[in-house]
Amino acid sequence: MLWNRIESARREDLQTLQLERLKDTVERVYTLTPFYREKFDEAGIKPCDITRLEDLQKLPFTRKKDLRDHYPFGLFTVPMSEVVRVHSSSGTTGKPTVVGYTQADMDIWDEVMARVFTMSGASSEDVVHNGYGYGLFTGGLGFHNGAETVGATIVPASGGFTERQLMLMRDFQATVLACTPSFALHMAEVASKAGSDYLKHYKLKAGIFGAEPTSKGLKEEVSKAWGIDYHEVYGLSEIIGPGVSCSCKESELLHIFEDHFYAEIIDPKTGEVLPEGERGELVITPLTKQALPIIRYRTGDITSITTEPCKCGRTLQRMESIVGRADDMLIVNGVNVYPSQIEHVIANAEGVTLNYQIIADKKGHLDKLEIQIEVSDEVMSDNVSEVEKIKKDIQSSLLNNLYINAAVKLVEPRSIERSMGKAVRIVDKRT
Ligand code: DLL
Repeated sequence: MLWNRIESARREDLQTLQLERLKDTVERVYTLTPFYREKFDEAGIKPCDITRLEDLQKLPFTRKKDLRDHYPFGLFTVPMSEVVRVHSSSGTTGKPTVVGYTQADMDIWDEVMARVFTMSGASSEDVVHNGYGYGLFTGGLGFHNGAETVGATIVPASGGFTERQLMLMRDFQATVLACTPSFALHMAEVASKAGSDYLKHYKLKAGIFGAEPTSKGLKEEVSKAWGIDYHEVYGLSEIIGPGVSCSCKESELLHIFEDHFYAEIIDPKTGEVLPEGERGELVITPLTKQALPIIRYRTGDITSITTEPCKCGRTLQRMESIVGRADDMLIVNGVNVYPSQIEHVIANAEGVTLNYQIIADKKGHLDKLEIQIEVSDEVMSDNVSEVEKIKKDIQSSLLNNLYINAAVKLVEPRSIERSMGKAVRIVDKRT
């Protein structure tokens, strides 16, 4: 089922629409934002030079730092009287990034989130349990409005209070769960304390998960623990919030809502646009944003894109699940490694759970990596030979598959602190 017929439009028609919208956006930022006018002038580009979609490559990138430098509202192109909502990033490293929405922007956000719900098989018949945090984070309210747009019953649970969330999910007979994958797994862990047949109390059929990089293994675990279809949603506040792309029933790749977001993949080092299928940094230009139009936003997220047709009938291009963040990539004694690759190794190991933390430190001039992983309940921590075997297996798998020499420390079940939102997987003590 499609929410909007545009999702299955002919690619030529989609590109014609994209070009028209791109021209408007470029004209808009050039006329209304001194920041972009200066950047374009420096690059010797005028809005009339954009005559084909590829011409976008002539335009400069926008980075998170540019938004921070114009904190809070410096890049908005409408008066505050037209801004009906603001959100922001958590700002753990310096000033937060603030984003704003006009009513037209809100309508687009509702529209793309309605597509996400429809793609995940949700409709007015469903009860959606929304465990994404409400507040400045875009997760809670983004999902909230999307669920209302399709007419579903929304339960605005927000994050935290696991036991109470489980009670509401049972009592209200929720059919769709929306939250971060790590929180979904944590909830399943708590729910399973009621006995191995805990699923009989729940009516969930699908989950819509995102906001953090997730390995295939963790997705499978969440899907199995709740007995549901796993749908992945991707997005970021600078572009709109959740709702940039979502996976359908046919594959794990995520359809990008290209009529609103133009995507490019670049080499993060050179900035050069890479051919279809190659992995690199995702760069997005929103094509219809009013309050905060952005040109070529460097997301920092590593993925690849394909235009191969999908069995679901949507013609929208698809991106693979985010492999990691360009700035999340750990360089351990010269070897590049993404946390999701480590997670993949853990997911395939025996005797451990997917609750882990990666700790990077220095010993003299050398990098030292320790991976703390919770053993599963069945493993007896006093069975030294069993614990040693599990450790050895994981260590050699890390070495053989990822070429990293890491110390593995197995810890007791439930000893690593749980996050109610995005999981903290890396502690880098080197900086
Ligand atoms: O995380 C928006 C969102 C909310 C997406 C709920 C999905 C569900 P920010 O807080 O601005 O917005 O963080 C954006 O989160 O650049 C990615 O690094 C990461 N991220 C978002 N979705 C995914 C995903 C929201 N499906 C940053 N897989 C992005 C991996 C994701 N990482």
